[in-house]
Amino acid sequence: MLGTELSGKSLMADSLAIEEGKELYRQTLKSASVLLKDYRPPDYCIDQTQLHIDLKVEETIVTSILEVRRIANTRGKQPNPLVLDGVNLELISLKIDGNALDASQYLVDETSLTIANVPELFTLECITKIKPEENTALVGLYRTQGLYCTQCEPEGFRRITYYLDRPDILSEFTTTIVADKVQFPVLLSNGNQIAQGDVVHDTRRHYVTWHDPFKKPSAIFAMVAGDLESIEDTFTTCSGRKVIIRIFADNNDIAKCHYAMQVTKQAMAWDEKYYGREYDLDIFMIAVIAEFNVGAMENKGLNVYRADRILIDPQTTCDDDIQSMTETIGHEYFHNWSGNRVTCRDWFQLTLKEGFTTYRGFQFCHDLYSRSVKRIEETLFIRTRQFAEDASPLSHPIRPEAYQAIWNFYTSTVYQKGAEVVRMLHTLLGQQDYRKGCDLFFDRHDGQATTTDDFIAAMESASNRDLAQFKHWYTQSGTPCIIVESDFKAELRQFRLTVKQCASQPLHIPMAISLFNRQGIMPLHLQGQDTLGKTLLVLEITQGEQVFTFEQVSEHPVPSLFRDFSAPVKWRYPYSQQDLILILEQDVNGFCQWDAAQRLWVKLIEQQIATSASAQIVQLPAALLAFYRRLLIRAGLEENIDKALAAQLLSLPNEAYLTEIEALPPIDVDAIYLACKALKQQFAVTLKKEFEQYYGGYTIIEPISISKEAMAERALRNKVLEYLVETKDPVWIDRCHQQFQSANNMTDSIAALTYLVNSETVQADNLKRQALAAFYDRWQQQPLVINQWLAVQAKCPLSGTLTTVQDLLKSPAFDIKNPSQASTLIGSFSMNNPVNFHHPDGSGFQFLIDQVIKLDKINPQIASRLLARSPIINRWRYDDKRQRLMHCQLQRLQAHPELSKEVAEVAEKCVNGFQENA
Ligand code: HT7
Ligand code: ZN
Repeated sequence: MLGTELSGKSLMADSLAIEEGKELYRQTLKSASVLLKDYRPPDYCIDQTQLHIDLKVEETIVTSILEVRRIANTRGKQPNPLVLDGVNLELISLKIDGNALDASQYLVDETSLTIANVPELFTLECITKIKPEENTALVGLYRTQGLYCTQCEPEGFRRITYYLDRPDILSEFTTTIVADKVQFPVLLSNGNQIAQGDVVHDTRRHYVTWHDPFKKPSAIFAMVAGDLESIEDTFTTCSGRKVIIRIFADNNDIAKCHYAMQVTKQAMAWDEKYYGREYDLDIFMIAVIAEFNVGAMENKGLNVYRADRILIDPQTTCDDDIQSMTETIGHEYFHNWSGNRVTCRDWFQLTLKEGFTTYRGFQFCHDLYSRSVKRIEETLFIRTRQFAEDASPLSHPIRPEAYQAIWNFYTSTVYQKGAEVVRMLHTLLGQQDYRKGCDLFFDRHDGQATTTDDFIAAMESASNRDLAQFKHWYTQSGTPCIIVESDFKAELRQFRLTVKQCASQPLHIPMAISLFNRQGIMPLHLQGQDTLGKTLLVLEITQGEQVFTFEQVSEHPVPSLFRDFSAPVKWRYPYSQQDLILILEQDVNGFCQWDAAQRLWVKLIEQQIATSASAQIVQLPAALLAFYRRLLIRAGLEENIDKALAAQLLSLPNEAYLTEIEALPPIDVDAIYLACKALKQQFAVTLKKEFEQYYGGYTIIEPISISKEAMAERALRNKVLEYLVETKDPVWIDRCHQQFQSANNMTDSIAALTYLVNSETVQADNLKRQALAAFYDRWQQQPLVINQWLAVQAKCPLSGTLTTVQDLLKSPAFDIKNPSQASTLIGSFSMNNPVNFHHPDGSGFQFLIDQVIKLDKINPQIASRLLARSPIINRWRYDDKRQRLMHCQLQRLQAHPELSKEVAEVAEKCVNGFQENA
């Protein structure tokens, strides 16, 4: 059942969900092994780190020379032993100040090396042997496709050598890499290159030495070795220093790195202009690797990217991906200050760098693309992925207090909700004080490992505001729910808004608001405040219940609330259809128009579900259709209209959105799917003429432009084509196939392929087979393109998709060891195919758990991520039968011997979190 209206039932369900979330989180705290409250400063620090990494096929020998200093005040007591982290290392030798230690002087176990008696200041030399070839988890140093590469954040460095592998140990690194010259002509690490040459007595081998003058934690150490091509450019910083930018990639990929080069330069200039941050080393490098667990990693001076997050060519890359890659490129670069120069004290503080940097990445993209559309996309992500996480047993505050496996906390809560929290600070403080606060934070903490409290303290100092209540955002989990009610007193010309927040501890929430009537946006006269001439206000919600009174209001206005998604909350207001249409027609803010349209569509879908038993179709309101007619006509005629926004306005909410925003359990996945489909078809048929007029014929434009206007045009035309195919008119199925055949860019090609694959018409059956085969034939040599082909098939809502996915798993196009392929094929099915994933026979759930078990042996991080992002974490939302089926599968997973701690943590929380309901 869906509940759009303000109903006592939905309110109660929301607050129960929050309370339940908190209870689950409290349980998590009990069983977790690492707790924030146990944080202790280190006893020792490492001032200098010298690494010598000798890469040989049979074995890799790592020699580390560490300048260690005791910092703990022992107060006359015996100092604590030195305990270094180390996993999967073979210790060869250990020396203190040149003297070898014998086995009685230290203790080695599976995760550490303990030396009981160490001086106050000493040099520790440690030689270890590692096996990068056997490392399929892709954590630490590993071998992949002829290259060596590292991933150290958060705890990978301990797989390279024994170390104080914690983020508050900042050290100056000098790294020498030695390898075969022919196989590994390129040897990269952090910082500036200070030496290179041939190995004495072995001229087949060479070495390069890198020195990073900036102290850093081991997490952002990196090295890459291989036969890579490069492109180079320069950037002159605001102080006039010339920085070399070099991007390294495989010979086949290097031509697709030029766009990333351009974006990097834009990001450098942007950070100087908006945050006053200048790049600090002589060189900034990027290495592109096919097999990498995360999209990208911000290692100091040497960012590493997984190929699918950086290689850009409009012939092979879709526009959406180009835009999100641009954001990633900005994000990784911005970490140079927010994350690297100022880093985290411990991993509980992850949002300090990730939330802040994600927000900086958003801002960068707002300046490059359609602002409204970027905000819509950010909101969609929070309303689907983050709300789902926060409603599940995996819910945690943006600054968690406990974890078993830290990898599991690189979440949409820490990143995207964390970014929204920084955005709220920006809104509350205003541009000037926000910037002052950022400057102060960077200046105060440059070269330090710090905390979210330090970040807030800088904002408080800069703005002279007390942010104590705002800090609850860092410690409370769950999505706050805000209920807004209104009453209008015509005789007093007063409009009152009563705002209630359901939270045990009220949060400090900015609510951006405007009022509308049929003439347009209204001037605001807020009682008790001088708001003269304003049409937009940010109201500060700080209490459980608060009333705001607007004066001089001549007719009942329609409030536009939480404009631009001013806070990451769920909010309700009893809008009528007419109210929402009024906002849609009168507002000039594209985001708010979209938000109103989504609310209206949700209402219509809800009505459609309610009438589905009688086989009736809900009629779309004439005013809504008229709005869309005008929009399409304007889009065809006017130059300056935001077509990317038009495409968003034409998009109906998807199942995940409906589930998070409005649905009350039990969610009827099939009913939602059918209702959406029925309305979409009615919409398509009713506006067919306008859609046809807009689409016209498919024209090939050469060269392919990736300007924001060209991308917007493609987005709108493809949205229109989607509706035309939805009419089931054979002419349009054919023309969709024609677009597929003639497209000169991947956006148009994938759009047409998707519509064919998803069409249930008999005519499409044949065409889709041909198209899928033709696509594979053409692109089989390009794994990143084949990834998109896998995703299209895995997302298809028609029956039989699971069998297709199972066949694809066995096909030569798929390699489960490749993190991006595994996530694409399995994740597209479990996350983006609700009807098939939730098939009542449980086959979708069984499939996911089978894959998680299989993957866990190869790459636990990818396995746990697939599980944690699937709807199985929220099984209580579905009917009893599905709940039981999911529970059974989770129990099967939990009972599996030798689960990684990553998967075990997620499985345990999901199984235990619902014990009472199961
Ligand atoms: N800090 C990087 C991401 C990363 C990561 C993510 C999940 C799990 C483990 C991880 N190690 C590194 C990239 C970034 O956020 O910019
Ligand atoms: Zn990041």
